[in-house]
Amino acid sequence: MIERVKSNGRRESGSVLVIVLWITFGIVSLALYFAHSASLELRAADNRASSLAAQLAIDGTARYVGYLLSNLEEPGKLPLRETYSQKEIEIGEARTWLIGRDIKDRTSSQPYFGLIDEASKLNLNTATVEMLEALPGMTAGLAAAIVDWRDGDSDVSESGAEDETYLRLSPAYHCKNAKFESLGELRLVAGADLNLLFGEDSNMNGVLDKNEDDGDKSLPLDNRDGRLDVGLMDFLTVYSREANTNAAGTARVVVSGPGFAQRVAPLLQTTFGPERANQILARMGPPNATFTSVLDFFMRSGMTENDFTNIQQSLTLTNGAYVEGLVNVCTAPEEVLACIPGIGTDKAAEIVAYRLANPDKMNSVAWVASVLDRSQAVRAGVYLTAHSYQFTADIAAVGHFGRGFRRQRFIFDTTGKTARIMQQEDLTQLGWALGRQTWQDRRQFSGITR
Ligand SMILES: [Ca+2]
Ligand SMILES: [Ca+2]
Ligand SMILES: [Ca+2]
Ligand SMILES: [Ca+2]
Repeated sequence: MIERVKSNGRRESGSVLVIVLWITFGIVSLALYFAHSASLELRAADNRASSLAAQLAIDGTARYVGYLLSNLEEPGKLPLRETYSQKEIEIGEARTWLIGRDIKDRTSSQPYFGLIDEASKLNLNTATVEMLEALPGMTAGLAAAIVDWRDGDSDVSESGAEDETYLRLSPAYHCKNAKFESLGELRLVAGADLNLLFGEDSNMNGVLDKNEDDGDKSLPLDNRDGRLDVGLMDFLTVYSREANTNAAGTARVVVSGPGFAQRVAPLLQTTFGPERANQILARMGPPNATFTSVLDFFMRSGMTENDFTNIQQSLTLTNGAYVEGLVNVCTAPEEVLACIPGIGTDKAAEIVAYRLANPDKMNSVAWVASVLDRSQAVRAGVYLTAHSYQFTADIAAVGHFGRGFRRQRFIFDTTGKTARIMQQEDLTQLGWALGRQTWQDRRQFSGITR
C-alpha cells in the first residue's frame, strides 16, 4: 500500500516535470521568436535608415554638382576631373560616387568616376539616318524608325515605322511624330530591343562586371571576350544643345551669307585691331560669301588657331536661340566620331590619337583642320563643336556600414545663368554599380568606427 502511494507520488511529480519542461520550452521558443523578429526589425530599420541617409547624400551631391556647373571657369567646357570630387564623397556617415565613362577603356572592371558629357554623343533629334546607321550594333530598321518617330509626317521611310506599325502592337500606341524628350523614349521605337539598347552593360555603369563577362552563366547573355560591348544608349542623347550666345551672353554673329563681313568686322576689330581685321576680311572673299560651318569659316579666314580660339564662341551659322545636337569633337568616343560625315571609320582613330597628343589644343574646333583634308573638314564641320553644356551626374551612394545602396541619375543643363536639372531618374533597381573593390571596402564606410 505504502509502495503504491510512493509510486503514485513519483508518477505525479514526473508528469509535473514534463509539463514544466514543456512550458519552459514554449516560453524559450517564444522568447527566441520575439528576439529574432525584433532583431530582424532592428536590422530592417537600420537598413531603412542607411538607405535614407544614402538618398539624402545623393540630394546633397546633386546640389554640389549644380553649384560646380553654375560656377564653371569657362562656360561650355567640361570641368577638369582634377578640379572636383568624384568618389567617396563623405556626407555624414554616407558616401557618394559620380559614375562616369572611360571612353578609352572597355575592359576595366573598376568604375571610372566623373561627370558624363552629353555633347560627346549623337543627338537622336538631329542625327541623320546615315549617321545613326554608323553606330556599332545599329540596325537599318531602327535607324529609319528613329527618324520616322521624330519627323512630323506619317510617310513610312524605307525600313522605317509609322502609325501602321505601332497601332498593330498590344497595347497599341501612336508614332510620336515629334522630337524625343528623353532617351528612355527610344524603348518605344520599333526595332529597339533591350540587347541593342543596353548591350552587355546590364547595370549601365560603363564597366565589365563579373556577370557581364561569364557568357550565359548569369544574366545578361554576353560573349565572354573580356571586353564590355556597350549598347546604343551609351552613344545617344536628346539633351545636347548650346545657347546661340557667347560667354558674356550676347548673341553670336552669323558668319555666312549676305552682309556677313559687316557683321563680323566689329568683332574682328575689337579682338585683333583694325589692321589685322582687314587682313582677315580681305581673305574671306566677297562680303556675301557663304560658309557651311564655323570650321569652314576658320579654314577660309587664314587665322591662326589661337586667333580663332579667341572669337569662336561669338560665331554661329544660324539665328535661332539654340544650336541643337552638335557633337563635341574634343570629347566624343571613337564610335561616335565614326558616324560624322567627313570623319567616318577611316579618320575617327586619327582624331582620337591627335586629341591625346595635343590636349592643349582642345579649346576650339580649329585643330580638326590639321587631321582632316579640306573637303572632309568642310563636311564634318557642320556637325561639330568644341563645347558642352549638358552633363550627366550618375550618383551612387551608400549609408553607414556601406548599407542602403541607392543610385540616381541627373541631367544638368548649363545654357542658363545657373545649372538646371533637366531630368532625373532612379537607377537603384539596376543593383550594385561600384565594382568589386568598393563592394569589399564598403563595410569600412562607417562614421561609428572612427
Ligand atoms: Ca513620322
Ligand atoms: Ca556593367
Ligand atoms: Ca552573363
Ligand atoms: Ca563582351
